[in-house]
Amino acid sequence: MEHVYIGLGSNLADPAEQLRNAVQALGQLPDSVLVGVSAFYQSDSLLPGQPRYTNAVVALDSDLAPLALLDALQAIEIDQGRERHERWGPRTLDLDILLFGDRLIDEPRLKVPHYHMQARPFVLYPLAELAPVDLQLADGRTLKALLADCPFVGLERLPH
Ligand code: PH2
Ligand code: MG
Ligand code: MG
Repeated sequence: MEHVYIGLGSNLADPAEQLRNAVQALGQLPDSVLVGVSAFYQSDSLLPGQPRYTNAVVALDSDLAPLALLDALQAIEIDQGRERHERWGPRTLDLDILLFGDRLIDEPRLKVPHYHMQARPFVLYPLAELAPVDLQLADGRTLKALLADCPFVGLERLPH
């Protein structure tokens, strides 16, 4: 089993409800056990002019291969009405594999650790609720060090 962290995001069609439905679906993935769900956090979109996002992180223990997990996550996104028009466009649901154990994956469809996660507060703060602070990311930096460089600015932690 690998310990996997998945980032969840939504900024359309009742984002908190999208995330709750996604957590339910993630709990039903084959060969996998859902072991943690962070609080939900709201923040402005990185791209101006889009609705605010709600984000969270889920921890999963899984026997699925990385690309099989990616297929399953994309099926959940589509099931919840995801339409891909433009890169970084608004979306009902975005499920990103952040970390897959300590594996480095560099495939056309999947890069892990997830691009840019190391500087995004809406990824790092929910991740820190579930992961040990001495967790090391690919470049050897710890989660604790990344948090120190990533102020808790513009994030609103929502009650469960
Ligand atoms: N995702 C994006 C672009 N901007 N902003 C926030 N706050 N949260 C996101 O998940 C997000 C974003 C595209 O991946
Ligand atoms: Mg994303
Ligand atoms: Mg994505």
